[in-house]
Amino acid sequence: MDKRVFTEKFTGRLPKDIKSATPQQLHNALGDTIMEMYSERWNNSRQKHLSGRRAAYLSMEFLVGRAVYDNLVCLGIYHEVDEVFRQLGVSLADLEVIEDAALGNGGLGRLAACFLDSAATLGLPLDGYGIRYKYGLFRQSIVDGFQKEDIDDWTRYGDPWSKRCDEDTVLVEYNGQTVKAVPYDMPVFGCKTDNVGTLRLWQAEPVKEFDFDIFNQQNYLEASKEKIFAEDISRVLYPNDDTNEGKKLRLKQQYFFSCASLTDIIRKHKAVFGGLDDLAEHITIQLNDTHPVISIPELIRQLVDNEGWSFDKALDTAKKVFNYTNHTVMQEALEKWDCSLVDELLPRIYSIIIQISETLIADMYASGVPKEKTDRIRIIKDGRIHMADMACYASSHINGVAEIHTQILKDTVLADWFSLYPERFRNETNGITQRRWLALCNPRLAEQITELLEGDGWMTDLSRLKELEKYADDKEVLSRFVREKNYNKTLLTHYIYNKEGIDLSPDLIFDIQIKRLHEYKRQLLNAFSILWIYYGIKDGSIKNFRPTAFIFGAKSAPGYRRAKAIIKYINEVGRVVSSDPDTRDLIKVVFVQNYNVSYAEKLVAAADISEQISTAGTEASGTGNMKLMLNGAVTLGTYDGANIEIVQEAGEENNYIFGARVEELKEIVPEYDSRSVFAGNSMIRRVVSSLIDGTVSDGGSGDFRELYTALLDGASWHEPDHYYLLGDMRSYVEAKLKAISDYSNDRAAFARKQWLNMCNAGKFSSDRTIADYAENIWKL
Ligand code: 26Q
Repeated sequence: MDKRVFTEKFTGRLPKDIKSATPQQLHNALGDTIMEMYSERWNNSRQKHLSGRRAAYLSMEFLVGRAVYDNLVCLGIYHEVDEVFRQLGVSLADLEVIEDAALGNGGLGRLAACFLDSAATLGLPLDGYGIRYKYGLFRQSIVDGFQKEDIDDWTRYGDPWSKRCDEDTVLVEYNGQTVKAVPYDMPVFGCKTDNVGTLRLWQAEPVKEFDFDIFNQQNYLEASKEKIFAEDISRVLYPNDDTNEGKKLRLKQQYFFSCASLTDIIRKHKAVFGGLDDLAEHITIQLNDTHPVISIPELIRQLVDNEGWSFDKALDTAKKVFNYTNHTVMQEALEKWDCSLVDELLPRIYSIIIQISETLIADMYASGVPKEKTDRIRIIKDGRIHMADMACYASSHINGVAEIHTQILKDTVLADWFSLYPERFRNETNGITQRRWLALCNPRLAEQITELLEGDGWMTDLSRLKELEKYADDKEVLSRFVREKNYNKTLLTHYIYNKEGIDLSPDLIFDIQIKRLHEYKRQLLNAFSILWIYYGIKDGSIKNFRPTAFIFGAKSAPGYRRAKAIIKYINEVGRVVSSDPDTRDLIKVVFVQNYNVSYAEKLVAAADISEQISTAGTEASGTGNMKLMLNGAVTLGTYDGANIEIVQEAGEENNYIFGARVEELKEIVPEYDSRSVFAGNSMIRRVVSSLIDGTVSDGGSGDFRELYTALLDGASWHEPDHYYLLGDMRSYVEAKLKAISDYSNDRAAFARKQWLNMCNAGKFSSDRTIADYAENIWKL
């Protein structure tokens, strides 16, 4: 980068008195400057992507977070820009107040963002397509221990990292409504390459802004109706990431970006290659879960209705173009749409889905598949459209996101499909980008690694970390590693003090659980274990307890009552231990507010212990586990998702694994009786009883009693303790206390474990994941 040119352009966009500029002014000026300086690079990449075979990643969510620092890191200009800022008497740190683009719920959305980063870095022609929500994931505050939601108006002060492209506007038609889809493009800068990817996010706008005829009749609301109804489509991100609510607006969102993206893809293909006959040779589309699966009938619709293709030929092309990634084994999360809803909103799409469904059935009969099996995999069953079945039928490749997850798909969730088309199935273990999740979030550790490796090659080849294993017994290296960890912990304590008003010391062990709030992720088990430790300290059964901070970050879906009750419970446990003088210096419980990507960056850099405690067989992969590992935390976790691969890489002896495994649960569950575990262990009884014995208060809502009943008697839709909290509780507390006493008894030996985790995180770079998709699925 030419620093002089940069400074000139940057200052030209600022007020004369630069020191008086607000962070937002600095941010906009910086964003505009970079966008201008790199626009040619971006244009060249766009052209290049279109000239050959390319891949499109379709996702309802891209959880990109804050762009500014990441872009500077990926462009390799962070230090130069930092210097310019300082010379001008301002600071890059001022931009900490710039809000995240929280256009996703959690893992699935963040994965999409990591994938774009990796593809750009690998020089691959991959572009993302999604929705430009006006409001991202809600902002969370904790009031009196309860979660409160507020809108996330992330573009309030502008959005310098997006470029509106009116010329590529698409019209999207629903039954009785037509809206404009206007693309906003975000650049995705690769690291150490000129390649720049594009994230194209569609915004819904009315075809007609305002109706003067209606206005003149003094019907003011009516005059703006079309605008409001159009803008509703991209107004807000649905905050659920578990249950499949069959809401009409959600379906409209899915069709909105599917239709717009496919129109864009087809238009560009025609512009470059003339016709469409070789479409499948030039484009491959990855469907991020079933959310964009309506793209399948939509592609067929466009080919049949606009291009005059036969249905069979169009379906055949669709089968070549699409690939489907599954991210969940939870039955309740599998998407199904009522036929009547789809027929009402999208009658032509519905008729095509029927045709796909009928073709599938005919195919099955032709190849002698038994009727019972055909009935199980039908796309239309009991009046609903099963999106996962449509995805499996019309995709070339189907993948899970960790070894165990893919195995579970083959064995259970998609077993019928696996038996029909085994060659379609692949595992693609998830990954994370080391640019954001090490270079950006942990510059001190990054610097140490760069020094030891005599270069920053790890930034584009994370397997290089393995070379650092040889320092595992090097006192100097490890003591610096511990120093940097302590530095990160200190930074986090300041941040938490400012944000949450809680005073922590970096001398505490930092035990961290950060992820969406879900019953299956078992934050409640973590809270129980804290209460167990509290009672243990009080009654003397736990001695010499090393002071520990138990830190939680999690958002609950606003309508998920149990998850919200668990947030309140965690905060109540915090209140109990902090109001007792015997324990207040030994146990700190912090539930951070508004956990998001930027908060995660600070937390992962400071963690000692990474809590990954989902019931075996429930977490598809997890990616937070990888972020914490890469930053030198040991995993306290179950044999679930990518945890299994993490300990395969880093050694079981360097982590703390507990609890029933999937195979064991298969045996246990049919006979499991949570009441008998409850009866058989006085500490479990005491801890669980806190829900009803007055130890903690749910503010009179009855929600804690409901949690208690769900654990011991079950709810109408679930057997008792469905996620096996009581069953795993003893081994969990044992493992946790072991981790804490290991840290306390021999900090150096514990640091060695932490170091070895970092050294063995190479596999979990999303660069590895994306290289594999590119080679084996996309054939780029
Ligand atoms: C579906 C229908 C209606 C409304 C919302 C949804 C919906 C939205 C988001 C369903 C699921 C999600 C998100 C799921 C998700 O984040 N899954 C996680 O994906 C990660 C990346 O593969 C894995 O690491 C996690 O294990 C998995 O939980």
